[in-house]
Amino acid sequence: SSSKSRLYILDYGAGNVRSLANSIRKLGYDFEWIKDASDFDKAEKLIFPGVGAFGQATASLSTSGLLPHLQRYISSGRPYFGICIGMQVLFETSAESPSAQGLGILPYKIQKFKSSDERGRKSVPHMGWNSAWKAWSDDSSELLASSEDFYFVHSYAATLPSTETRPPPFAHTLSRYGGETFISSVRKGNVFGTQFHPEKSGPAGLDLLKRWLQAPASSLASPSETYSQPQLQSPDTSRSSGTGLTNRIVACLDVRSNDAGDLVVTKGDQYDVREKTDDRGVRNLGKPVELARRYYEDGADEICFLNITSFRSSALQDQPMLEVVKAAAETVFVPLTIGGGIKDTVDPDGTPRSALEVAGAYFRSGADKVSIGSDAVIAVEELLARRAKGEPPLTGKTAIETISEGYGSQAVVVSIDPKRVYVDATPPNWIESVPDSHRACVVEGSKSTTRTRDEEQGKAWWYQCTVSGGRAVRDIDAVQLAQGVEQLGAGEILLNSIDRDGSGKGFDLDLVRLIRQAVSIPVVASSGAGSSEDFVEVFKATGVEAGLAAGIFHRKEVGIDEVKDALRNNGQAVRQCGI
Ligand code: 1PR
Repeated sequence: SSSKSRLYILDYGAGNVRSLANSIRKLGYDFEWIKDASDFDKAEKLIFPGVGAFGQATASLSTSGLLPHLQRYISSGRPYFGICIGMQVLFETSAESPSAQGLGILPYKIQKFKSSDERGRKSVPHMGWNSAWKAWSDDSSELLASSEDFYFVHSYAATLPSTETRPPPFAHTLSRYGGETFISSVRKGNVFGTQFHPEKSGPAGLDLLKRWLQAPASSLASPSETYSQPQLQSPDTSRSSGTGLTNRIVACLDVRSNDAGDLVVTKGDQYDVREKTDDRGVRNLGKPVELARRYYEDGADEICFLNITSFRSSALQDQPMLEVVKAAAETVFVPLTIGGGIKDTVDPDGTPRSALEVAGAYFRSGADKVSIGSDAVIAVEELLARRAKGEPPLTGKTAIETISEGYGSQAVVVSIDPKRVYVDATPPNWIESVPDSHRACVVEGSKSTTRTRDEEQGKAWWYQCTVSGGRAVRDIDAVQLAQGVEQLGAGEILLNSIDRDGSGKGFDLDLVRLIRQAVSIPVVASSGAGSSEDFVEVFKATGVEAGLAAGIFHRKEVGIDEVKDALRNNGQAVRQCGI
């Protein structure tokens, strides 16, 4: 309408900006994309949802010639809202790209998070839901003053030196990750920015966007400058391992075509998705977009789609999956992961498609992360072979490397599908029967902490990796795979278990603990959840960052709210979700 300011979004094509566009439309606002320099003159409000890396963002602003226009826009006093890198470019420099110059509007430097500090080891990137509190107590025109949780995903931040007792005046809110305190939103004159992603932060994020969109440009241009005492809160020790993050609950939708050719959400036992009846039809548990929406509304912290038959064809041929992601991104305002078929492929007409292109198509459709399964196994086998020959381990050519280089490591998840291989653990001992290379991946039944012990008596086992949805095993174990993909640049591990999948017997705690301790990137425990207590247990026993379930949510046996209540009652932090 005419009373609304003319809103522009600055995009340079580096990732998922569709979610921001969707959230603005959902709030009832229109916008245009900045296409050339003259658009800056027409803009009455501007949002810069920077994605990717600091150096990439600043380089693309200067090569496109837009930089001086952006600077002029900001100094004209019209409202600016920078998200993530769009906030970081306001600073002087970033350790991420030491030679690149930021806009220098905020006299401060962006640093890398420490992977360990006085509170212990923590995963970098800082990925998940964290709270933000006001940095100063008397900013009367605040945009953000709640204690709600917001979705963060970044490795670099405006951290305060540990000796600092006063945050800089432009710090709007502060947050804490492990022992580090950082500036999670900024405000200076007409300039506002958040390190977190409001478009991915559920209702809390949409509310914040709405407040900024509604505010008259004049009120955004001149916030109160009467700052008084800063508030520096003490860390919330109820938070996951003292890091500040909540325990994430992920709802997973395994998607494939049924025999009639419709894309359905299915769910198997030990990866068998066919009915046990005579007709052996594909189990149909619902429509992907509808279910995703239901889980968002029920408070899922993340939604994951796995295209489980993608190994059969090229993922880009799979237009229906792109459509599913696009449609889901219109109603789901928490992070979306899409997996299945992320690899170099060749179209039927012979056109080669790189994994980077496939991933890019999903990001542009509204996905925040892609999940790589089979291709990661092959990549790590090759890495191990090069290492054995004394060659440099990294080639820069694998899907994990190219996608994390182009979109950031936080956008690359590796899905591991391990299967237990049992060996006799009676004396002399299992050492004889497990190949040398897999010994770091052995669990002895006598030391296991899982609850289903029958098949484990007198046994030891290791976890062998599979490809193509468990159809083929490879000579590589889950620890080798996890450490290999971390070296290649993956940002997260989605850890399944073929033995536990669909069983409701609880997560494989031995497996989860083994992998959690083997890497420093976040791990999502998956497969086997049968009750809320299983989530309480996996977070307590393993220190994992997230827990995922499929079957119990699809069949409405356990609600996401129930899982969160159980965690909260056990003193484990979860995101409040008030839809
Ligand atoms: O190899 O890169 O094309 O990726 C294929 C992806 O599809 C992989 O992530 C692989 O895990 C998945 N996948 C392949 N086949 C199946 C199958 O079920 N036949 N599904 C499959 C894997 C596992 C979990 C499941 C949990 C929780 N699904 O994600 O959702 O086990 O289930 P539960 O809570 O009911 O126990 P590529």
